[in-house]
Amino acid sequence: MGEYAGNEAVPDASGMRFAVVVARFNRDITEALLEGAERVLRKHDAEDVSVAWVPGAFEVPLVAKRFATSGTVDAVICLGAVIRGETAHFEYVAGEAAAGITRAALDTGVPVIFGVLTVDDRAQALDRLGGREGHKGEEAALTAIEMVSLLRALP
Ligand code: INI
Repeated sequence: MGEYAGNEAVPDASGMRFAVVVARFNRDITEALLEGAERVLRKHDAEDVSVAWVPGAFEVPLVAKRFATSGTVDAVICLGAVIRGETAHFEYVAGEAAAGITRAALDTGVPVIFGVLTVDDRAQALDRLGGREGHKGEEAALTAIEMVSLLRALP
């Protein structure tokens, strides 16, 4: 028996190492996601942050899995932006990115965080970069910190 929690109330990333995998596609948006994630990781004293750029969201899972199996990071944060209005194969790119990111986490036991925006248009993306819907890059980093903390506490 027991009750387990991460450090949501007081995030502390000291002693934690992170990789951020970020897609170049829709770079203006993904750069803003990355800035938010790095800001939060720095603010909460992350020990180390590696960043890898990939062409698009579809390529994110493979690189995320490489980091997750490397033994050098405690969590991987995946960032991308898939915009429905701009791609006929939205479902494939967004769906495979989500499925691959899930698989990377479950196959490795390392938290792999889904910070890929899947939106109808650019306005919705901007809402998620510090507008009405918060900042998804910052949220992804906070989720990563909480998951590392929780997994350290779990039996
Ligand atoms: N990749 C994205 O990250 N976002 C998109 O909106 C997108 N669109 O519109 O197609 C996109 N496509 C590229 C894809 O991720 C791969 O890089 C490409 O298919 C090569 O595997």
